[in-house]
Amino acid sequence: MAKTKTTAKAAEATYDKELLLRWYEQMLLIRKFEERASQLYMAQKFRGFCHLYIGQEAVAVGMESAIRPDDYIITAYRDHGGALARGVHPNACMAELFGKATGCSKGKGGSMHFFSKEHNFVGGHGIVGGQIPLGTGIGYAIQYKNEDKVCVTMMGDGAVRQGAFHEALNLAMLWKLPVIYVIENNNYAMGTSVERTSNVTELYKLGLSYDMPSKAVNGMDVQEVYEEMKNAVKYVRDGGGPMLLEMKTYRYKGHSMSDPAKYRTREELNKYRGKDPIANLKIYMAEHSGVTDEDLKPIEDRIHEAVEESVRFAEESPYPDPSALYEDVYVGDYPYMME
Ligand SMILES: Cc1ncc(C[n+]2csc(CCOP(=O)(O)OP(=O)(O)O)c2C)c(N)n1
Ligand SMILES: [Mg+2]
Repeated sequence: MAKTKTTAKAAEATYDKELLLRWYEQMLLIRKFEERASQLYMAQKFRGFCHLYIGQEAVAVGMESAIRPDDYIITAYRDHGGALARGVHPNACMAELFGKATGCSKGKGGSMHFFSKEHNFVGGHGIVGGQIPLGTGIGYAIQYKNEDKVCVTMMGDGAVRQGAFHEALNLAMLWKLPVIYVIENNNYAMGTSVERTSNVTELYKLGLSYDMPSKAVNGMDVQEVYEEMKNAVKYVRDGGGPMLLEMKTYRYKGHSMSDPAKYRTREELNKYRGKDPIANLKIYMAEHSGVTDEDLKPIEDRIHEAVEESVRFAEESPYPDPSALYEDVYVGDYPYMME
C-alpha cells in the first residue's frame, strides 16, 4: 500500500515496490492476453465480436487494487481487462473466447459476456448502457441487505447518452446507493467522437446535474486511478451515497476487430502511445524504486507462460454439450421448451 502520501496528487506519492510490480504484472497480463487473442481471432481460431481493452489497462488495474474482492464490478462488452484484473483465471477467459465449456460463462457468453459469480464480476453486457441500471440495482440490493460493499458500474463515453444512465443516476442519488459510476472515456463510441455527440464533453459534469460528487481522472495513470478510486470507495462505503469518476483514457485498437479506425489521425494515436500506462509505470518504477529489467524479466516470462497456457487450455477444452442450451436460462425447464 502507499507508503507516504504527501498530497492527493498521485505523481507525488510513492508506493511499495511490491504494489508497483503487481500493477505492472496485471496490466501486462491484460495487454499480452489481448495481443494473443487478437492474433488468434485473425487466424479464425474463434469468432464473433471481440473488443480489445489495449490502452485502457490502468483503469481496471488501478480500480481493482482500491476495492475489495467482495465488492462488485459490472461493465460493458469491453470486458476482458476488468475480468482479468478481478482475478478471473486467464484459462477461463481464453476458453470463453473460444466458446468452450470451461470458459467463465461456460462458453455461452463469448468475448462480450464474461461473468464470474465467484469473483463478483457481474458481466460483460452487450447492450450499450444496459449494465447501468443493473449496477444501480446491485447497489440497491447491497443497501437493502445492509451489506458493507460497493458496486463499481463501468461504462463507455457512448453509454452516457442513453436515457438509462440518467434515470439510474437520479435514483442512485435519491436513495444514496453505494455505487461508483466509472465512465471510461476513450473518446470514441465506435467511430463517433465525444465532441460529435453533445456539447457536454467533460463527462464528469453529467453527474453534477444530479448533485453527485463527480471528478475527472487521468485514466492512463495507474497511480492516479488508484488514489481517486480509493477516495471514492471510502466516501461511498462510509454511506456518502454514489460517486462518479470519469476516467480519461484511450483505446489503441479499433472499436472491434473489424474496425480499421480511420476516423482518427496517426498523430492522435501517437500522442496517446506516448502516455502508455505500462511504459510509463516502467519508467516510474525505474526512477522511484530502482526497478531494473532483471526485476521485470521473471514477471514477463510468467505472463508469457500464463497466456500460452490459456491458449492450450482453450484449444484442448470441449465445446458445451448441446443440452447446456437449457441450463442457466430463466425458463429452461418449461415443459414446452423440451419438446
Ligand atoms: C443499445 C445499443 N445501441 C447500439 C449498440 C451498438 N454499439 C455497440 S458498441 C457501441 C459504442 C459504444 O461506445 P462506448 O460506450 O464509448 O464504449 P467503448 O466501445 O468505447 O468501450 C455501439 C453504438 C449497442 N450495442 N447497444
Ligand atoms: Mg468509448
